[in-house]
Amino acid sequence: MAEKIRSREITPENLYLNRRNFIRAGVFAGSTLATAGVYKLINPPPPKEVETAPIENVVASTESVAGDELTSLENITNYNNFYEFSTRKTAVARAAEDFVTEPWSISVEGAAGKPRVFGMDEILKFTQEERIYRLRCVEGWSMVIPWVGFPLRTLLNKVEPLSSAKYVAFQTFYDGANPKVSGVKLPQGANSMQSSFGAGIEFPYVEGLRIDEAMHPLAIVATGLYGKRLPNQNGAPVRLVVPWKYGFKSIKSIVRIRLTETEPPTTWNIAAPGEYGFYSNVNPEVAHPRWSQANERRIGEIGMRKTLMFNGYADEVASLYSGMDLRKNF
Ligand SMILES: Nc1nc2c(c(=O)[nH]1)N[C@H]1C(S)=C(S)[C@@H](COP(=O)(O)O)O[C@H]1N2
Ligand SMILES: [Mo]
Repeated sequence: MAEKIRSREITPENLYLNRRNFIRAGVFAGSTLATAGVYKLINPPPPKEVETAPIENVVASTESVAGDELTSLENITNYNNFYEFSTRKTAVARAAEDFVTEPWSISVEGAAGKPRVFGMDEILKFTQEERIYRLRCVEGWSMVIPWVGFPLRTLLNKVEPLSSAKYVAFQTFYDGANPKVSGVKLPQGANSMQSSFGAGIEFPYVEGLRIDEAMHPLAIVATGLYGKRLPNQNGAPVRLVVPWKYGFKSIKSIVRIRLTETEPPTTWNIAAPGEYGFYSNVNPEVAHPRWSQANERRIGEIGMRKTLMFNGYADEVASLYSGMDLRKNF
C-alpha cells in the first residue's frame, strides 16, 4: 500500500518520481559534487501530504492488475494533471489546497425520464467498490491506482435514460471568473483556479462518452483512492475514471452530466482536433502526431513498459469498437 520511503520533490521532475534515481543522485552528490546547488537538489521542500476522510464499507476489489504494483499514494497525489489549478504537475497539490468541495452536487439531466440533482451524501450511498486500474496519460506516463467508486451506469440508470440518449456529456466545476483577476469569491471555493488563458484550454473542462461506453461496467465514478475520499488534486469530490482511454477522458470534479443525442464537444479535441479525438482509446499502434504511443513510463519505475491495446482492457472493451477504423476514430 502507501510507500513508507519518502521521496522528495527535486528537479528534474523525473528524478523526483523515481526513488532509485534519487538515491543514485544522492550518492553522486555526496561523493563528488556537494555544491550548494546539489544540496538544494537533494533537500527540497517535501511533497504535500494529504489526509482525507476514510470511506466506510468499501467492497473489496475482485480485480487486480496482473504484474503491476500499485503506484505510491505520494506519487498519485503529487504528480497530477488538473489544469484548472496548475499546468505544472508537481504544483497541483498545493495549488488546489483551498478548493472547497462541500457542499457539492451533480445535476444528471438531458434525455432522461427522471433528470435530477444528486447530493454528495446520496452519491456516497451507492455501494462503493475498490477498483485497481491502470491510468495511462496521453503524454506517455502511467500509474496503477486503487480507486474507490461505483459503476457510472448505476448513476445513469437512476435518471432513466431515454432511447434517444446516444452520448453522455460531463462538465467540471466552473465559476466563470478568475478570482485572481476579478476578485470574485468563488461559490465552490476554488480560490486558486487559474484562467483559461493561463491554462491554454477552455474552461469549463468538458468530456464525453458514447452511451454504450458510459454503460460499460469498467467505467466508474470515483469518490476516493487508497480507501479514502479523493484529494482535491485528484478531482474531489467525484470524477470519472475510464481506464481503457487516455487519462484526459477521466474528467475531474464533475458538476453536470448530460444525456445527449449528438456527440458532445470535449476539451482537448477543441484545443487540438488533429491531436486528440473524441474516442481517445489507448492504442500503442496509433501515434500522437508529435510522439509515439508504443511505450510508457510507469511512475516510480526505471525504464519503459510497452503500452497495451486499450490499456490492457481489450478483452472487456474491444467489442465496443468492432468494425470501427481506430485510426480514423482516434
Ligand atoms: N477537470 C479536469 N479533469 C482532468 C484534467 C484536467 O486538467 N481538468 N486532466 C486529465 C488528465 S490529462 C489526466 S492524465 C488525469 C490525471 O488524473 P490524476 O491527477 O488523478 O492522476 O486527469 C484528467 N482529468
Ligand atoms: Mo493526461
